[in-house]
Amino acid sequence: MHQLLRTAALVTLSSALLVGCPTEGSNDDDVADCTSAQRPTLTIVSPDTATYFDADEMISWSLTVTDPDTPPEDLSITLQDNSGSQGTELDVDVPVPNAQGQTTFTMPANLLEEGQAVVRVFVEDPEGCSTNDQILLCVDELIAPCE
Ligand SMILES: [Ca+2]
Repeated sequence: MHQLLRTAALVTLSSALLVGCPTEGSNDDDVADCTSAQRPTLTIVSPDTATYFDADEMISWSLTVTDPDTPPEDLSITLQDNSGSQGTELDVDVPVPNAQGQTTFTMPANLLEEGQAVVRVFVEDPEGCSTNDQILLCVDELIAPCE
């Protein structure tokens, strides 16, 4: 009976992962045993997905990051270029969010490969509760859906 319950839980988890396609504004939780009272939240305010940048431009980021039970300075906020098969961490320092959870920073567009780039933002607290979201940007090449 115990084994059956465990299998059911695994099947539920697997299907949850399968349907977990990234959608704008969604908060995918990577750690199953974190509740919404523990997990950080993330909104990518800017740039908008499908924004085009010249390689010599700076990309202005604005994020809203909150956590119900973790001070903002204890959160780890990182950016990854997920365009390739393996994510590459981007060399970007994200300032500690203010009391409203807002943090802004800039990044040279040429940190990304030319063409389409999928940039994923990760937020993790010291307990390992995390969330992430991603957007698609175009650098130096105007490829749909960028305009
Ligand atoms: Ca937390």
